[in-house]
Amino acid sequence: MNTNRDDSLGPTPDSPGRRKLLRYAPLLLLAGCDMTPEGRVESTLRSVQSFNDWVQAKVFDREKLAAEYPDEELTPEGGFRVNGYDTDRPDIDLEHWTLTVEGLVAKPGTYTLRALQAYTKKVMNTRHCCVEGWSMVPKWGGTPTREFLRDIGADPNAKYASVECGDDYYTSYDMPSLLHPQTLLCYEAYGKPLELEHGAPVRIVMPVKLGYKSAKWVSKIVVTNDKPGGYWEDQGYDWFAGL
Ligand SMILES: Nc1nc2c(c(=O)[nH]1)N[C@H]1C(S)=C(S)[C@@H](COP(=O)(O)O)O[C@H]1N2
Ligand SMILES: [Mo]
Repeated sequence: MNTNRDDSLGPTPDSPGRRKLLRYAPLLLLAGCDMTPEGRVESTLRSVQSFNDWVQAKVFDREKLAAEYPDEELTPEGGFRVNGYDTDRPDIDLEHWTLTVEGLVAKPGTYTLRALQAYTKKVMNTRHCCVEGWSMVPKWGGTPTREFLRDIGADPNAKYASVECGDDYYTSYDMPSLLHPQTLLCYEAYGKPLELEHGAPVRIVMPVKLGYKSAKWVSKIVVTNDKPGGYWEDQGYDWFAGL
């Protein structure tokens, strides 16, 4: 992969997943068609979208890593962009914050930041690609989500998990992506505790997906077999959102 791409570029245009998807391009393109009557457009779009999710889940390679960059290619801290649908500074009680875990897990409950930090920290320089067409390479640090989920006995056969956030944002994931080795419960950036604007105290970082899947201010994770939605996904944005 070319690691010298311009920061204004979005997802890598030639990733193998994307190439495989091209086979299905005529169907996926339906999503861009202007068809009538409206009811049919809606239901057609919905079925094209779930077909699209199904294809992306099929081609997703659980062990294939997103590019990690040398420190020289990090986005300077001053360029660590903030983006959110509503507020950049939600009212989070950092002192008493806990992560609630519910659903298909052996040990549901609330977990403190200290409990999440008990795992071996993974630090990685990976690209965050916003669907709006910009990207950046911050230095992230946190607990691999899969270590935590394994430890609390999340059902390894569960299909999905949803997350809720301190700003009322929500999103959801296919389990294989959440268990991907580079998916983090991130509590650090550039070697320091995550700033409030970037999701303090804990956010998801998921370099294998578009930026709107990297949920900030995570407050709850629910493991489930019923496909959940998301703030952007419910408005028609790609649910799988793989890169
Ligand atoms: N809770 C929450 N998480 C969120 C969002 C949001 O609005 N609320 N926006 C998403 C989008 S679209 C992007 S690009 C990234 C931005 O993360 P950053 O502010 O650290 O750059 O957060 C994602 N996670
Ligand atoms: Mo984004």
